[in-house]
Amino acid sequence: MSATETIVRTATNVIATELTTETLLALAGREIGAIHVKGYYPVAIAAEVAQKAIDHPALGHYHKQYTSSVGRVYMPHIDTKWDPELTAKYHDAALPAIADVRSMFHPYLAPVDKVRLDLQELWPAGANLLRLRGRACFVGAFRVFQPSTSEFYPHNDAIDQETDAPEIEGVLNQLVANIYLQVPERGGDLHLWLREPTAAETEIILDVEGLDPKSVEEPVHVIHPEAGDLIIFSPRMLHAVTPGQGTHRVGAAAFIASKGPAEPLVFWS
Ligand SMILES: O=C(O)CCC(=O)C(=O)O
Ligand SMILES: [Fe+2]
Repeated sequence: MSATETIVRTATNVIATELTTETLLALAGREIGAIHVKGYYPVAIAAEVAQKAIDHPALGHYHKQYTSSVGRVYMPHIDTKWDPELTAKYHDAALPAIADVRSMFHPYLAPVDKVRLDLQELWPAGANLLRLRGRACFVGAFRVFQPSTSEFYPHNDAIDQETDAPEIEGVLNQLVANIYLQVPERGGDLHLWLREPTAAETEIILDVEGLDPKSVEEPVHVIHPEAGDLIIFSPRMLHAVTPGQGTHRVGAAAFIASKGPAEPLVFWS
């Protein structure tokens, strides 16, 4: 086993139920495993916009082997693939895409906008939209899981694997906020392992975007989100989404980077 394989950072298995300065600091510092706020967003608005996301003309797919059946509305940063043209395309589309997502919730506040404002107010140094090489990022992607066929295999997400822009220097932790708009009654569970992947697992994840679930131990947490819930966790640690039955599973997601309490959090998708 290499040295890196023995240093696998973990979090405690506590799940906080309120979004406060204290729970955010504890989550960013890996003192707790997640923040799960039930009823964060009104379900009636969520249901209406979930259908708009399913029918959206910009609904596309991830490009890796195991995630290709999961739809997403607007290009996420992971699809820039270190390619200057794709990176330019991503940034060109960022602000119009944010505006379109916001308009889908009109006249209500979009859930990712609500998270952005809450974290701006709660985090000691505030929170901003991420800019990379000075260019604004998109935030607020919808993830659309088809009934039965879509799932995320165990994986992690880390912005430093997607860009070497100077703005990400000093990032200590990455979080992800998911607000669930529609969830099937059965399945569509979020699995959390509360540990980072080993070096060998990371190699597989970078290659095919997920591990064979049979190759990993049982998760520490199996969470069945309800529509309207907010869950924030560190996607640098292994996590997965199981297939759902009957209806689409639709969430709005924002990645969040932390450089510690003295620096603003930053958002992107
Ligand atoms: O949809 C979810 O519950 C989590 C999806 C995921 O992999 C992420 O937010 O990084
Ligand atoms: Fe993820």
